[in-house]
Amino acid sequence: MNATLIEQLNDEFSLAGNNNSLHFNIGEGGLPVVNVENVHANSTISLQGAHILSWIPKGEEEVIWLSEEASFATGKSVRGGVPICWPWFGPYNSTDDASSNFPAHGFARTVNWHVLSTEALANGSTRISFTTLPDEDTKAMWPANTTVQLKVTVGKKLELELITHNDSTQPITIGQAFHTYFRIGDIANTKIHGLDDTDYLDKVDNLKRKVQHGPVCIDGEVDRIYLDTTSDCVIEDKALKRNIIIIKCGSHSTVVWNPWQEVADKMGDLGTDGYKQMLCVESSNAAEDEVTIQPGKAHQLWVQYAVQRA
Ligand code: TA6
Repeated sequence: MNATLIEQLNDEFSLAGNNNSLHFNIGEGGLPVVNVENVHANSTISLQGAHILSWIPKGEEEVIWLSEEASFATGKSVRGGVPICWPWFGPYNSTDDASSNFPAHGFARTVNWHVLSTEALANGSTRISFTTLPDEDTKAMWPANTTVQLKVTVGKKLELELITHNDSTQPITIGQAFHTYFRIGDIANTKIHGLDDTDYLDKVDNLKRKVQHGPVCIDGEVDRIYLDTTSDCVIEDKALKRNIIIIKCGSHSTVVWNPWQEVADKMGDLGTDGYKQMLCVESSNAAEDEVTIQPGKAHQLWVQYAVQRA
């Protein structure tokens, strides 16, 4: 069945320029993926979850971490890449029984997304737009009438824009994140700049509110929601001798996560020593920074990632 879908997608949306090509293929676990290659970068995106699995700017090493133990199966989130958390972040916030099995981080990362358009841009980058349509299962979890769209621009920089349109007559409140797993050389030799002097909720200490002093250094389990943070972040990766610059708009929180060894071992899909090579810096709207969208209005969560040689 996927083979027919791939053929249809290629007929309608493939790009076959010499310097800008985009093709649909069957990826691991039989899941459809889109492969992009242009003068600036290569990228692979799974249609399940509109989940970016790889982004390699030309002349660079892979920027996105994907676990060697990641499993690829229908309806299952992939460990690594850029999972999209939507329309809530973390556990579903309710105590009633009916919602007790709603998935953590919402359902956007495990449902199929549809391609709306593909475009070779004049600057050599490639843009793909996706949407996901409600079905009976997702409507049971999220009855609000919303349209959600993701625009991915693959170039020397990687740009992601998640647009939520409130088509209903009531205000809606969403939580969301680009739960990006960045590939780093060595967690012990990595710092995150841009969060100095901000408050965070420490998930590994009963959600206590604390203040960040200086850059974030990681030497144990870290799971934090930095609140009211709109500034750029820089991941300084001494081992790979590069910085990853994160610029964002429409995001008021930044989640920083590394499970460290003990939790990683229990999770079972992070791979041997995987925690040493990954770091999640998530441009988000989480906890008290959730976003309320008025009827007829839309919200844009936008990020841009760039690599700078140190
Ligand atoms: O973003 C950090 C976090 O919410 C952590 O609490 C951790 O559990 C992680 O996401 C992974 O969540 P997942 O549902 O993908 O296992």
